[in-house]
Amino acid sequence: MKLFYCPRTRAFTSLWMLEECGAHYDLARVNILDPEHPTPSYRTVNPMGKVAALEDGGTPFGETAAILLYLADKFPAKRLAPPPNDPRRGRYLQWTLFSPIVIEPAMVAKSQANPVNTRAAGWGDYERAMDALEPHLPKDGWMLGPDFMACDLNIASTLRFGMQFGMIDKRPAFVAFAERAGARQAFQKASEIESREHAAFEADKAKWVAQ
Ligand SMILES: N[C@@H](CCC(=O)N[C@@H](CS)C(=O)NCC(=O)O)C(=O)O
Repeated sequence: MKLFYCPRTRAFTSLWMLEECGAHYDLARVNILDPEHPTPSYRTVNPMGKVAALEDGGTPFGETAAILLYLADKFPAKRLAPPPNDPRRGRYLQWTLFSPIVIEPAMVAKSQANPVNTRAAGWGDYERAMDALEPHLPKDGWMLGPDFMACDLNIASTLRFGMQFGMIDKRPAFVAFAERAGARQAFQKASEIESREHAAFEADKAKWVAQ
C-alpha cells in the first residue's frame, strides 16, 4: 500500500489509521506547497489533487473518510468497523462521514464568518453541528461502545485539526475526547512519523516533489 502524504495536513488521519491497522505501507511524499502541485499526474491519483490518497493495487483514491472506511474493512481483525449486519453499522457510517460532510464545512463557514441558512445547508450550521456531536462523545469508551473504531478516529482527528487551527472551539468534551484518542499507541507512532517527515520536509523541500 502507498499513502500519498504531506506532513502537517489532513493526511495525518490516514497515517494514524494505517498505524491502527498495523498495515505495511510506503509513503509517497507530496509537496502541496510546490507551485506545480497538483500536477496532471497526481490528479490521476486523486482527481481533487489533495492529500491524502491511497493506492492498494487497484485504482488509487482520495478522501480521508473513504480511506478510513476502506482500511477498516480491509483489516477486520482490528475491529475498527462493525460488520455489515451489525446494528451499529449505520451509526458507524454516520459518524465516520460526519467529519467531511458536516464538521468540515461548518468549521470553515465559521472561520470565515460566513452566515449560512441552517435549513438549506446540508451541514446545518456550526453550533448545530457541534451541539449534535457533543453528547455522543463519551467520557469512557468510544462513540459506539467499548471498541475504538474508525468513526472515533476521524472525529478525534478532525477535532484536533479544527481546534489546532482555531476553527473549532475547545469545548471540554472535544478536548477530552481528542486527548484520550491521542493517547493510543497508533496515534503516538503516527505522530513520531509525522515529526520525522515534517523535519525532513523543512530541511529539504526540493526532495518533496509535486508527484
Ligand atoms: N476532503 C479531503 C480534504 C483534504 C485536504 O483538504 N487536503 C489539503 C491539505 S490539509 C490539501 O491537499 N491541500 C492541497 C491542495 O488543495 O492542493 C479529505 O478529507 O481528504
